Amino acid sequence: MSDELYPSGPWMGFYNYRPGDRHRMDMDLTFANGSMTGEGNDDIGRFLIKGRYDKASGECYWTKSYIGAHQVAYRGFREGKGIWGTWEISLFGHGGFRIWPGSADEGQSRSEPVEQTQPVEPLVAPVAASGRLTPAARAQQNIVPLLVTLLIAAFVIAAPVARASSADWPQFRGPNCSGVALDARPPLRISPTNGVLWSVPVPWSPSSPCVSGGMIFLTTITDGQLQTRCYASDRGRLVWANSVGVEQLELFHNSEGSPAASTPAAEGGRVVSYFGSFGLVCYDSQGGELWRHPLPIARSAGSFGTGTSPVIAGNRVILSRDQDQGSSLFALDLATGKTIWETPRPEAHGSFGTPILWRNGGTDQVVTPGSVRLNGYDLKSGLERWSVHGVAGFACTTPVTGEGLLFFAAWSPGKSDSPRPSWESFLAEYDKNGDGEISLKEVPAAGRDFLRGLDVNRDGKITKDDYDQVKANDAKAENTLLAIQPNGLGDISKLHVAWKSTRGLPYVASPLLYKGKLYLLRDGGMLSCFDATTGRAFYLQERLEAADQYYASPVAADGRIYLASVPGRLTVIKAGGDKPETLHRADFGERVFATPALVGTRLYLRTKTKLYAFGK
Ligand SMILES: [Ca+2]
Ligand SMILES: [Ca+2]
Repeated sequence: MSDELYPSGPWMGFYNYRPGDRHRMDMDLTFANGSMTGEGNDDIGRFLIKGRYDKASGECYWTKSYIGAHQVAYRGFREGKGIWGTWEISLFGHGGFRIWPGSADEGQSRSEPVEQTQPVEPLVAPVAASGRLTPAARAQQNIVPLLVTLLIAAFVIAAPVARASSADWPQFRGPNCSGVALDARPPLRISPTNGVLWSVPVPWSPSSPCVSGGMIFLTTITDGQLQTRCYASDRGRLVWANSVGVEQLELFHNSEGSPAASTPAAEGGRVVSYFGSFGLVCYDSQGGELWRHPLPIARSAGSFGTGTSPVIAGNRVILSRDQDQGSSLFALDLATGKTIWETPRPEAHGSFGTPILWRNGGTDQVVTPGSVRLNGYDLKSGLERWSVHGVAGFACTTPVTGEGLLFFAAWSPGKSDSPRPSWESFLAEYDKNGDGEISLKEVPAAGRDFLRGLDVNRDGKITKDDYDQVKANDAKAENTLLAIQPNGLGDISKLHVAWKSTRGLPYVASPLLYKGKLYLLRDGGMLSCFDATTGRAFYLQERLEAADQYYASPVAADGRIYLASVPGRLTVIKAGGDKPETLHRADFGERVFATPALVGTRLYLRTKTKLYAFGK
């Protein structure tokens, strides 16, 4: 039986991997009871289709298997005349697509993609591949019904530990990493040519600007030097730039990572920068070095490169330094750089998120994501107070707090919506010399940075042991959004979860809590909004016109939310409502990884080549 929205029979369309290009696909598809199957042809060759569709949500996902060659994962939404979405060849690349039934009007169908396609910037050109493990952002979650449990936190009123001055954006994502500037009134209609107070060229790195005492601080790498820079906020003058030298840089992903990916933290005339290859260094506002705290070179998960940023809590600097081995959380004295406490995290094998502070049941706590766990530690002593198990295999996001709860949302690959191939088929793909192992030399150069993430013991080759370890970690993980109640001790996975959801989960962009509502930004430009207290969804996976990847986290002020995508498209929406209402859009025409900073009447945005100041 054929369905109006999912008619079985001929379908056509195209995929692209660079904005504007199109590669035609012709398919014969069968839709029945939630499964889709079929076959087709495109410019690469003949393929088989196998997947699922969900009539209620419109979500579809399928695998396109080129016969005798690689597979491509497709995720899409049924909308208008067809299905649009993104494709991904695991570890190697991704792009956009649109398909429609052959029965749709030919003339309209042919013209439709031109206006409606939202191509996603590729990481690299697609190459035949299989296997997964990449913290680089990518799309798509599973089709699981929204699960909401209502439990109202009793007896407890929790408040954020610290609120920085509204004139500052002191660290990654501003006050307590929240992304919220309560009193700021940044401009709305900004673009590369509108509202620019000043802009200056800045050497590329993905770290975000922070703002303290009228100075803007950021990190970068230039000529191999790991640099902290200070700009005056009035006109963007470079006040100072200080470097630390290292003998060797940490391993990092060349297109998505950087040895200068951590955002500095600044407060009271001090700025602290962290580099995974070096450790921490603290300068005064004139650039005088106050102390340094060297650390062994970081061994980041998947050799992706460091992602975490330091934060300042009163007179302490907190750093969550998760690595593939030897992870720890520690507090340094902000005045001297000396260690106050260091707590090993033996169960953490690599996360990229930054810790936050949570005033929980009368104590100040540090909450940090890890692998398959989220932990809370006493800020004074560093002792672990509680843990939540069964979250994402590793986290790129940072939690947020408010409304008496703590919210954590993370997604990582390897679950049902993003399964890894079997070891046998993975081996068949890459093991050119047939010795039962995959040497990184057997992998095309473009894919080495991604595939290296599977070499768990870092011996330069991927064996079944490596692969089994990755899969074992996947098996323990659950991709979820959790609202956690305070006052828990020990394992609070069951008793202190106020509500949870599996929809709309972000990969890199952290959740945003603003005016009682929790926002999630999933790759593909899908925005969801929940009532923070009850978990009720105001909207789920509403598509922005910028249907892109998002590394920058959402930020909010003055009733608006600013969303900046990897290809550099900015969307400003009105907070609240039953749908995201777009107030403004702009295209910066170059990559944006950094989270914008909102201070007073200003918005600072770092793009691939520039630092912009917008506003008065
Ligand atoms: Ca081999
Ligand atoms: Ca290995």
